[in-house]
Amino acid sequence: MKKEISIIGVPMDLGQTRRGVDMGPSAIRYAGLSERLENIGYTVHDEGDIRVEIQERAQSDSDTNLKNLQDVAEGNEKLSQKVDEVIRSNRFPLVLGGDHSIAIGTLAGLAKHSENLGVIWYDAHGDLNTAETSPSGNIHGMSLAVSLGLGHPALTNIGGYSRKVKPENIVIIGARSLDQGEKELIREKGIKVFTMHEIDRMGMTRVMEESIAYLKERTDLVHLSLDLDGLDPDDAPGVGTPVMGGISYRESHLAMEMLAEANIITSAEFVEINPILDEHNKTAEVAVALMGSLLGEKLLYGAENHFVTADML
Ligand code: HAR
Ligand code: MN
Ligand code: MN
Ligand code: MN
Repeated sequence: MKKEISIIGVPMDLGQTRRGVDMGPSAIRYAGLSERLENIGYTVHDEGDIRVEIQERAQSDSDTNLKNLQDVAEGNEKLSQKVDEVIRSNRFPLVLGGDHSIAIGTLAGLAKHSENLGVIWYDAHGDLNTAETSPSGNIHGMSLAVSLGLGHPALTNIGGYSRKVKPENIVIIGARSLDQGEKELIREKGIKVFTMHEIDRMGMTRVMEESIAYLKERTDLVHLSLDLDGLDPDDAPGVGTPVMGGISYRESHLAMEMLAEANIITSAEFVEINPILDEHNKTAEVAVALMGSLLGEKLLYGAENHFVTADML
């Protein structure tokens, strides 16, 4: 794991329609992210926030059903450049959302550096819609399809090139709300998916062992795109599109710890945290705790001690 981390905030709420997810980056910072990472030995560079248009000024085109297309595209273009820069400076990019449309920009920045970019999509949803299949026109439900090169050219061409990730290099974990068109795309492209059913049947340990082995064998970089709605709404209530029956807080820690042990993750983003819908700042706190595990807290302090910080030792 790289020793230097760049935090990139993306106050994007234009990929969906609920207010508040633009406050995600500050909620996460407020939950103590930098200190937590410094305590486990990283040098943390907070790059600030990418400039994104505000809801009040954003405009939708009449010739597409994609909401706020131009402004979502612009924000993601800037994000892709920043992520590219961070990789060039040999730092680990940690991107804070914002809604999940920002994965378009993150993956566009990363894929320039990888022939076989691996992606773990930890989410209740597939985000595999296109304009034709989307029930909502919300771009946050399309970002994985866009990264496969499917969708509006204003989105698929971000970064100056199309397909960022190959279908066989993706693992979806936690899915339990897939639209018909998304199911068909998963089948057609052969995308590997561990739905809640597989997590229940196999247990998170085996799901992660198989995911890690699968990605290790075929990818060079591996990006974790973690949508907090992948977790159960009891554990992560501050999200715009909660779906019952999700991954628990404990299972999520286990998943992060196994990724840390396997040492395969080369970038990450945590998205869809909406402090307006939250119970105090719980969801951002959960996100920061998971980032700690992902980045090796357990390896440093031992299995039972996620909540021990250096100043307590
Ligand atoms: N599938 C639905 C749509 O396309 C809902 C998308 C859900 N929202 C997310 N994405 N948070 O993971 O509109
Ligand atoms: Mn999502
Ligand atoms: Mn989701
Ligand atoms: Mn906590």
